[in-house]
Amino acid sequence: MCGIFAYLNYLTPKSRLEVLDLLVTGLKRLEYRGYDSTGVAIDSPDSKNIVMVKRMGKVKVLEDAIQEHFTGGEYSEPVATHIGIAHTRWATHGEPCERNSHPQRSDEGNGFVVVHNGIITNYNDVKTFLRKRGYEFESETDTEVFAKLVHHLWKTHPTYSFRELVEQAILQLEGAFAVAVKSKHFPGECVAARRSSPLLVGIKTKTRLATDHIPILYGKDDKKQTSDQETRPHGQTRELPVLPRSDSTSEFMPLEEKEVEYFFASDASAVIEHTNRVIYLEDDDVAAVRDGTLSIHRLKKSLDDPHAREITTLKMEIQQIMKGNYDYFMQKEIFEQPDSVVNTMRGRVRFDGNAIVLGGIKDYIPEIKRCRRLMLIGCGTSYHSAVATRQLLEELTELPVMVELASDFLDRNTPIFRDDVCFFISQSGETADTLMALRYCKQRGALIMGITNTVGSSICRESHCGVHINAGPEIGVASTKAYTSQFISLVMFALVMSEDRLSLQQRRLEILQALSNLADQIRKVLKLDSKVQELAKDLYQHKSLLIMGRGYNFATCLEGALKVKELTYMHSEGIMAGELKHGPLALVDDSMPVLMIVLRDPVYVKCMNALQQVTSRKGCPIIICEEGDEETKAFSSRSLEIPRTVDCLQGILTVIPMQLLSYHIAVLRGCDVDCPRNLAKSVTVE
Ligand code: G6Q
Ligand code: GLU
Repeated sequence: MCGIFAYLNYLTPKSRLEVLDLLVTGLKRLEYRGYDSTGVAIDSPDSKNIVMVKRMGKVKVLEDAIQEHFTGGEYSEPVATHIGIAHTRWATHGEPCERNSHPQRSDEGNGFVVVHNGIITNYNDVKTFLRKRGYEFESETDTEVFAKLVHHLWKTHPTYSFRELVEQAILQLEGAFAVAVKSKHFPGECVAARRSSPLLVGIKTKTRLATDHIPILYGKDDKKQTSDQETRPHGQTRELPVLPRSDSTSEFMPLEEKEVEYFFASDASAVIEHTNRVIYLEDDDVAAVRDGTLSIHRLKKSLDDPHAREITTLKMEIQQIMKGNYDYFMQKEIFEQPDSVVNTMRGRVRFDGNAIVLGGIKDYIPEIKRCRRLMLIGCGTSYHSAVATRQLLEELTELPVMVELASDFLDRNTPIFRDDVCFFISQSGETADTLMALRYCKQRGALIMGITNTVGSSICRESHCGVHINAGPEIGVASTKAYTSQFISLVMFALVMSEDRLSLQQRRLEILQALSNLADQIRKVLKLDSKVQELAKDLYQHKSLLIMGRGYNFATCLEGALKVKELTYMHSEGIMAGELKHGPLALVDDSMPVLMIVLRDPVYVKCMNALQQVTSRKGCPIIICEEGDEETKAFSSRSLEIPRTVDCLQGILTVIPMQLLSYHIAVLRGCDVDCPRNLAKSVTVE
């Protein structure tokens, strides 16, 4: 949710216009995360002040404003060292407007400016504290207290370094956040920190770095303070309960590079075009750059802290996150599915030997086999992938399988036992509800398995074991290829669990065979695109769409309805066909749009009953049926035929027409396909 991007060039001259260009491009890469307003801060031409531009709406609006604002020739002159910060905001405190956009500032003189992702939960207490000391607030954000608190500490602790000021401020704050801070009192320096919200540092140097690790430091800086600090007024007493700082335990071993550029970003998509060398910050890490040197400090010392943070080399390519020839990322991602499902299986499924190896959980299989039950936990689309595979998991593991929405699971304080295996399914790996549920289960001793698409994400790191779904970056807010890859990952898990069950071998073979044909069958389904577009023309002016099915296809109904709702703002409901006569049938008449999934599987006869119940109420459903099933098709003038596959994988083929349908309706209704209103890609608040 929301995006932070900061850029620091040290002895690598760049004009302010170039810096602004980099900042805006960084924000564009983070757009997919969802946001409502934007802002940047850079140095003024004389480097004595900080200039900010903030706007409501899209990054493009900010870009236009920047072009209008920074017209003077002095903005084209190169500066050797500079730090710029930028932000896309997804409002949690205070309406989306320019005043509430970030950067938020400490004072009228822009002494300290902050970009922040997340929520400061005790902001009211801090606000009261600061108000009593004469601070006046100009926004409704929680973030502003952070900027002002740093300022207050700066006034009261004149000897503190920039990093220490930020650290001390963070120690007073509660909640989940990532921040990047810039200050006119500490030119050329940047301090960034995270607690629960994601943040990474990209490093770009001319030559390869001599080290792959940045040591973790504790305690005071042993470097001299800047002259600016020394001239500041002294003498005020400490007013906040500042926590004691631990002694330094590690040698100060800076990254010795003369010319260097640093990027601070919420995720790797914003830095990959500049560098593939990144450090994922952990909770309570504070990263500070001073005199071109990056150091990483811990807010709190813990016994299991490693001695250093590793510099990771990203494998991602910039093309992977660009739209290519498609109009929208979502469209591209739908059409990528023949490849993404293969990538999920690559190196794991051996079709010749019928063997499946999931490297990330291999060592835990004996423990998993001894467990009492499986719990599948996620939100939105990720939750639907659990609904879609539950039946197969029950069949192949012969274990009870509970499927849970993370938020509801937490609300209920669900009992968890040491012999439970809990799956946390999340494309982003950062969803706050899912992460909270993970921590809840971990505390109670369950085995934690992460199913995520984002390497290095919080869920990845906090799981005992897991499956990386390898679907590639998903940019469209509406999840598509991640769903089918999550689905396949869970199917692969079921296959691994049943490897030594003789009675299940025939079933396993049937599924493996179907998996090997899946990519071609998805290609075939994607050819229905123009037909689906025609159906969208019939539907897009309606107010509602009911989607009905049961058994293995019920999850498609839920997922299809979610896609329609979020992308088109139309009402849509996924209805379990068995429940029709218990209420929803009352909605059916000759004008209510209905879509029904009726495939030749064990619940075919029941689905046909539902179909008849609908048509005898003058309903005219669109039918998704199997290729060549003339008998079923005869019930409607509008149908989509999909290839036949094994029952438990049908859901992958039936969901694709639903993805296409919601996409085309959204385009016809003029909706913002990749960034639906009010939604964000990565939901890092509860
Ligand atoms: C659906 C959305 C959304 C998403 C959840 C969970 O189109 O993308 O429902 O699936 O917000 O997100 P994660 O899978 O990242 O946890
Ligand atoms: N809580 C902050 C605000 O409302 C930051 C929100 C965000 O993550 O963008 O401004």
